Amino acid sequence: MSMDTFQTYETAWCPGCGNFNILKCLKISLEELGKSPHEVLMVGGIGQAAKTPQYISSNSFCGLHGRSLPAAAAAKIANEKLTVIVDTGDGDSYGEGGNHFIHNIRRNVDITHFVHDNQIYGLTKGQASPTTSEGHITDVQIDGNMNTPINPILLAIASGAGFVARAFSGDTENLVSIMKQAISYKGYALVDILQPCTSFNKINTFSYYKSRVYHLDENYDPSDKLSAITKAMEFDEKIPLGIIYKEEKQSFHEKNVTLKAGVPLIDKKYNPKDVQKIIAEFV
Ligand SMILES: Cc1ncc(C[n+]2csc(CCOP(=O)(O)OP(=O)(O)O)c2C)c(N)n1
Ligand SMILES: [Mg+2]
Repeated sequence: MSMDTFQTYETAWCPGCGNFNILKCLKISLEELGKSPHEVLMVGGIGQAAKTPQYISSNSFCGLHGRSLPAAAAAKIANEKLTVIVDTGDGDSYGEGGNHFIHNIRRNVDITHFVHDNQIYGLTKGQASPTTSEGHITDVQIDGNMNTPINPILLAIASGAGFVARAFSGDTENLVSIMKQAISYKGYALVDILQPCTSFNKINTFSYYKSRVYHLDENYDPSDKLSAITKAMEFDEKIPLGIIYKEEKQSFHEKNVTLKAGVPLIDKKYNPKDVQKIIAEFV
């Protein structure tokens, strides 16, 4: 398969934005996994990160703000042959989409969730997002952000996610490796990708992340939940990158009586007249 199976397009991102390398790593990952554009559905919500699906030549769906996960889950439930990837921001995933975040973890549909975590609402010019640090001054939070940030890694593990990873947009090799493992994982997989926003986050810059991130030790055991919880809480002077927690779990398709028979919903035969008869009972 050629390195140009997936085309990428001119973007509306600012120079120096971490999104560029995340897009590049996504393209490399899909190509190295041998995927073809028609087999992949990219889903975003609203935001700068959420534009990523529009910049790569696969199927794509742009949902409402915070609503990318339910759209992605529905697409996968209807057509399990698709590789479904949600590629969107921290605000979209954990703020407006916070409720969907928790409940999609519980559902465990086989989708991959890449969160471009720049710890800010970038598209709307720099308001505090759910991952913005306490005290961070913005044009809106003029006395500093008063809210305690959520820890998405810890929240995902606590909610029962089977694949939880943290990556950094400036670490290509590590990010590609994590992306490929997340896409290949059967079930809901979260990758929180730390990413500088050069225009609206002057605190969590490229060098801020670069000086803090380190790779998990090769002896680290991601199946040990208590160690994973401890690692998830490391988010200050040192920030671990890698697969923080991994567990094999039954996916939605493996549990659902209709879907586990292996016939995708889109291939099922149905007679519209039978449906009309049922609807008529309610008229
Ligand atoms: C329901 C709703 N609320 C708010 C907005 C305004 N809005 C659009 S994008 C955005 C922030 C996106 O932030 P994030 O998901 O972190 O993406 P980024 O731009 O930082 O990549 C907001 C608040 C909206 N479009 N719809
Ligand atoms: Mg953001």
